[in-house]
Order: sequence, then C-alpha cells, then structure tokens
Amino acid sequence: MQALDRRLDTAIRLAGEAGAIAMRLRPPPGGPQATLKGIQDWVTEADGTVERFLSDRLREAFPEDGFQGEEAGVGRAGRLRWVVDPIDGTANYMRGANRFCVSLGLLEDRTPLVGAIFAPALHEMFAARKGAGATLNGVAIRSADTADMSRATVEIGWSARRPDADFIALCARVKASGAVLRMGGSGALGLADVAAGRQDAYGEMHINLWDVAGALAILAETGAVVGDFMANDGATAGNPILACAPAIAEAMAALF
Ligand code: LIP
Repeated sequence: MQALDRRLDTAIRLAGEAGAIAMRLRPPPGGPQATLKGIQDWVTEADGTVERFLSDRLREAFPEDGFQGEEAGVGRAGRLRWVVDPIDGTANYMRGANRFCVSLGLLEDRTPLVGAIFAPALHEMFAARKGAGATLNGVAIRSADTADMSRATVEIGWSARRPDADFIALCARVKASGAVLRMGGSGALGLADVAAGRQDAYGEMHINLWDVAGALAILAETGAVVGDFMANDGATAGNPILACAPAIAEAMAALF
C-alpha cells in the first residue's frame, strides 16, 4: 500500500500545481473563449498545457506507470495507468466561471485505486486511495443518507453522444419523482458532490473514462452506489454513469 500512498500524495500535489496553471490561463468572464471540437464540446489552450504538465510530471515520478489524457489519448502503457481530464467543466472554464476541476485517476486494469479532483477556483481538493477512505480538503466524506426522492437533489449531465429527446425525458422522470434537478457542466465535480453527500445522485447517459476515473476511486470510499461504468468496453468507448446515495439508488436506477 505504500506505493499507492506515494501515488496519492503525488496526485494531490500535482492536481494542485495543475490547478494553479489552469487558473493562470483561465479566460476572463464573458462569452465562449475556446475552440469547438464537437457539438457544445469545447477545448482551450489550458487543456493541452495542463495535460502535458501532468503527463511529464507523472512520467518523472512513476516512469513505469501508463498515462491516458482526454486530449492526447493513451500516451504510455503500464500495469498502473493514470487517466486524466486536464480541465473538466470546460464549458464553464472557458467563460471564466468557477465550476471546473483537474481530475486524476489511477487504474489497475479496470479497478480504480487512487483519485484526486481539484477545483482551484472553489479551493476544493477531493482525494481517495482504495481502502483508505475519501476526503474533501483533508476531512473525511460520506455519501448522503437521503431516502426519499421528494427530499433529493439530483444532477443530470448532458452529452451530445445521446439523443436530446432521451436526455429531456430522463430529466422529466427525475423531476416528476419529486427531486430537485440541476446541471453543473462538470461530471467529475457532480460525482464528487455525490461522494461528499452534497447531492444525492449524478447521472449521465454517456460519459468518458477521463471524466470519471478520479471520481470512481473517490465514490468507492464513501458508501455511494455506482453503476458498473467499466462494463463491456466502457473504459475505451465510455458508458452511462449513475452514482447515488445508497437509499435512493433503487429509485434512481428505475428512473435511469
Ligand atoms: C464534460 C463532462 C460532463 C459532460 C460535458 C463535458 P469536459 O467534460 O464532465 O459530464 O456533461 O458535456 O463532456 O468536456 O468539460 O472535460
């Protein structure tokens, strides 16, 4: 476990340094200041800069580990593999808004071992190592004990990779259940908020491995119920994601 503790400590340190780079490069508040790489799918200069920083520093620290980033793809193979989203919540980031993060996850095959998610504008660091609990700014976190959908807060992420009609129908089902519905634009932070008990579910009809790799390791330490994102070829093609407070997991699965 000592090797994983070293990797957790390094992930936290590098997420912090990467977050500082992202803040320096963040556009001022205003209209879209990024490049479209798909339908409402943005990329900024910071995405590449932060990803290269993390790839270089993780290779220095753990040359035997693999690396995969949202922008450059799979750069290195290894028994342990870092999966990184340099800026998650790019649609917020590129308008000078605060709800964005740097997300690092460490996988062994399909098993999440370490996660670090840093939201620099919110001054929040989520972190976890398999079997050692999860923290927010160093304080232990647990998923919520909400047991009634009429008392629940649920976030649904939008993806251009699924029909808008299906997304709208899902949102309508969740709202009809009595839950409060929200959309934040960062899947990693939405999942981290479920881990911390700050909302009761996060669902998205399709999301990619780099968006969730850090959050999966964190959620696993908090009692949250999480669908099998790695099923079939989830690690390469993405999958739906549903992470819930335990007592509403069955109700949410029926809606999802
Ligand atoms: C985002 C995800 C979010 C999804 C957005 C976008 P990005 O990732 O975190 O869950 O709904 O469409 O894909 O592009 O900000 O790294």
